[in-house]
Amino acid sequence: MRQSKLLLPTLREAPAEAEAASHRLMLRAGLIRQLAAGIYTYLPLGRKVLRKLETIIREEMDRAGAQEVLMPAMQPAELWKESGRYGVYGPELIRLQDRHEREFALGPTHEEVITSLIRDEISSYRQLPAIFYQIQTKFRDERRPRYGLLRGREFLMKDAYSFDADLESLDRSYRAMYDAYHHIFERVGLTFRAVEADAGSIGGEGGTHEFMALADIGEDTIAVCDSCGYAANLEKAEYARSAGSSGVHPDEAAGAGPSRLHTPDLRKIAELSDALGIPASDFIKTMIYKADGKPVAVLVRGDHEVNEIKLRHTLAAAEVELADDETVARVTGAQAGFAGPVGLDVPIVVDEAVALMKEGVVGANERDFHLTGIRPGIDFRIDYQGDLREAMEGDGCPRCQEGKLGFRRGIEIGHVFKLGTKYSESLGAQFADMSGVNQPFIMGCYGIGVSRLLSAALEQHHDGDGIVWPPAIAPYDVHVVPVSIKDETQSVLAEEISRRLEAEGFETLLDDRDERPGVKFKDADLIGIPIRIVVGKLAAEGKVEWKRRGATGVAAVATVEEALAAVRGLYGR
Ligand code: 9G3
Repeated sequence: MRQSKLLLPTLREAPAEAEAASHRLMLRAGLIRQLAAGIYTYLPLGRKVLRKLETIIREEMDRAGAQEVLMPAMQPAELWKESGRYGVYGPELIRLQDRHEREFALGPTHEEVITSLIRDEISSYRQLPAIFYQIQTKFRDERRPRYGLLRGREFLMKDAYSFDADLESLDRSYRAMYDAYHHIFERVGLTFRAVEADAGSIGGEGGTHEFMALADIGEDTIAVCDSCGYAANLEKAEYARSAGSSGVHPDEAAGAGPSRLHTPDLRKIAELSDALGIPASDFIKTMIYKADGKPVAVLVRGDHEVNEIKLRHTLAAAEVELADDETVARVTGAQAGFAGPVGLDVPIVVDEAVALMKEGVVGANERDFHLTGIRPGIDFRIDYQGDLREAMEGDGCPRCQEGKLGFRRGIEIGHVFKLGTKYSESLGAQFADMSGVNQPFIMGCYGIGVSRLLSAALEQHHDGDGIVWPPAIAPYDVHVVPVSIKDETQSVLAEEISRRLEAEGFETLLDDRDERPGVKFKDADLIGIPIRIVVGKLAAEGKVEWKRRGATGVAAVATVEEALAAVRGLYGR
C-alpha cells in the first residue's frame, strides 16, 4: 500500500482528554476517530488490526467446534420481558420504537436472542452439544464512556453460547471455550490471567472465569499468588485462613471489659489509631448496610475492608448497599463514624477475623465516644460469622497455603460463564432427552471484547516513540521507507522490494511521501510496523538497512536478499 494514498492522519500530540496510553496512541497513530462519546470510527489502520483480531478469534472458535452465526442488533422487547430482564436494566439498555411503535432494544448481549432461536431449531439431544458464536456490534449506554475503546457505548464483541444436554457436557463445552481463549490471547501476544470471578447479575450454575489482560489502566483488581497459579478477581478472592491469629479464643480469659473513651470528632480508623496509639487491627469497624432494604450491621477488623460481593452472597440478598445517614442514626443512635455493635437490635454479621479477636475498640453509638475492651460474642451478639472481607496484599494464598497474594490491575478482555438453565427455563427452550422427556437446555455463554482487545494490546505493546505491534496483529507486515523519494535509485529499489514482498504474500506499507526523513521515521515509530526496511544512500550499492520495531540498537546494513530473509524469519515463512 502506498502511504501517500492511505488515510493515515498521524498527530504529534493526543488531545488532552485522552488519558489512557492506548487511547492516545489510537488517536495519534490514526487508528480511530471519535464520532460521539464512546462511539468511534475505525480508520483503515484500525480496521486492519481489528480484522486480524477477528481472524484469530474465528480460527480458534472454529477449531473448538463452534459455529458462526450473525444475530440482529435490534431485539424485540418481548424477548427481554419473557426472560424477565427488561426491567432489570436501566438506561444502559438502549430502547427504541419502530415505525409501528413496537418496542425494541439495541442488543447489549444475545442470551435471549440465541435461546429463542435454538428453542425453535433444536429439539433433540441428538443435536447436542452445540456452540454458536458471532462477532457483532453491541450497544450499552455506559454512563461514563472512557479510555477510548476500553469502555465504549458501541463496541465489537465475540459472544458464544453453548447448548448441552447435561452438566458434564456443559463442563466439556466450557473447557473447550476456556482453552480456545488461552490460544486466542496467546496468539494475539497478550500477557493475561484467567481468574475466578463472580457471576454477578447474570447468575447461573456457578463457574465463571474472567480473562484479564494485565495493565495498570485496568479497572479490575486481581489477586495473584506469587508461587502457585491462583488468581482471582478481588470481588471473589479468598485467602489462607489464620488459625486463630490474634490472641486467645473469645470464651477463654477475656479482657478487662468495656470502658468509654472520649474521642471528639475522631471518626476514621486512621485518625483514631493515630490519636489513641492503637493499631488499626485492634479496632472493629461497624458498617450499617441495607440488604434488600433491611438494615444489618456488618463488622470487619479495622485494617480490613468489607467485600460487598461476599456480603451479598452471605446474606443471600439481591442488593446490598451502605445505609444512608438517617438509617445509620436511627439504627445506632449516632453517625457512621461512631457506630458500634453494643446494644444494636439489627442483625450483626461479622467477618471471621473479628470473631477471633479477644477484644477490640468499637464506636459507642454516641457522638464523640468509643468503647475499648469490647469482647466479640460477649459484649455484643454475633448472629453470623463468615468470610466477609476483601483479600489484602500479603495474605496467604488460599490454594497453596505457602505463597503470598499480590494485587495486579487488569483489563477484562474475556468472560466465560456457566449459565445452567437460567435462560432456557425462562424462555421455555427444551429438547427431548434420551428417554423422550423434555428438558431445558444446559447453557454457557462466552464473551471476548474484540475492540477492547485492541486497547489491551496497545496498553501492553508500546514505548516512548509509539506502538510496537505484536507481529500477529500488525496492520502491515513490513514498512518500506525510501529516505528521499526524489532520489531515483532509492525510490526504484524501494518499489522493487515492496513488490517482491507483496508477491511473497507480505502486506507492505511503502512510505512514498515526499516528506523529510525525520518525519518519516517519527511516523514509522509511531505506527509501529514490526519490521522496517530503509532505502537510503546505500541503495547505489544495492544495500539497505532493516530494523525490528522495539529492538534496541542500530539498524542492520544488509543486501536486499538479507533484508527479505529477515522478514521471512520474523514471520516464520
Ligand atoms: C444488558 C445491559 C448490559 C449488560 C447486560 C445486559 C453485561 C448483560 C452480562 C453479559 C454476560 C455475557 C454473553 C457474552 C459474554 C458476557 N452487561 N451483561 O447481560 F441489558 Cl444494558 O453480557 N453475555
